[in-house]
Amino acid sequence: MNPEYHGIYAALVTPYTSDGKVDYSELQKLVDHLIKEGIDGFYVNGSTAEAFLLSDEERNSTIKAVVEANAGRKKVICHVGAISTDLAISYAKTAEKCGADAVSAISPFYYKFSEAEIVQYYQDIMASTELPMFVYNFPNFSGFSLTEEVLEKLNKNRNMVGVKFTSSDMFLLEQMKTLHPELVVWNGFDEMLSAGLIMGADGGIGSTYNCMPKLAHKVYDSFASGNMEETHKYQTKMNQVIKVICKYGVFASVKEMLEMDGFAFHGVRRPFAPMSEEGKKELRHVYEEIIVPNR
Ligand code: MN9
Repeated sequence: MNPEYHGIYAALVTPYTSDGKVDYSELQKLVDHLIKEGIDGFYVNGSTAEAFLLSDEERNSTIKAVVEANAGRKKVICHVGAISTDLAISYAKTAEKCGADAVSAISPFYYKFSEAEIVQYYQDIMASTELPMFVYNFPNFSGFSLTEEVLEKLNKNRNMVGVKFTSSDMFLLEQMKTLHPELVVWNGFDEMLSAGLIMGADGGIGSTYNCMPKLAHKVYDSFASGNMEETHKYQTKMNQVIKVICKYGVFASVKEMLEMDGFAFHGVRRPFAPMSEEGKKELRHVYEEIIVPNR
């Protein structure tokens, strides 16, 4: 386990006002709430934040709002990935200026960029700031799967510190950690947190930790203390919730669960669909049956 980066980090959701603007004060309340619930750090402007549905200005203001609310208490990793290198660099510069701890970036997407172009994109972002970089590997969404060869190349850069690994290829996760034990590897699929930890991950970054930080920490802590039975027991409980979350849309569902805790988030941005009445009912059920008793 890495001494600096480990544990359970929430990939923060983006709250909106009733007229669809980003609600920075609800976001700051969420940061505070999660710290009270024992979260170890934050991942800002990731997939979970609907980052690609936010304007440049909103992404920059979100970074500022989170760093400010966190006030140095926990680690803040800012996702700066974009289809354009220049845009990614501009977010990285905002992160550095605001006082974030690290950056992370998905590979450039849509056009099928070559491996050499993708490597150059990361090198350019890393050259633009002093902040450490966590490469975001999410082949399902980006269309590019990080390989041992690409990682080897990027790891020559002194700013390279780790990988956010959102893939179910646990063999690759293990190989990355075994070949580069100095790198931090974050497990990205919350439903496989225990598997990722067993294969060498230092912790997890995920959407569902917004609404069940305590339960996720129970998985992490049971694993850390060597109790595999408990690790599995808590993972299974988490997965009962995640199953429903995935059924009704991850981001809308996570926000719906936080509304049950008293937040006002006003749904997700189009083209994501709003939560259905049926979804609300099923989410309420797992909230009461699993989340509340495991606090
Ligand atoms: O990277 C997250 N992925 C997305 C992490 O946001 C797309 C995960 O936390 C998943 O949302 C979660 C549900 O599949 O594991």
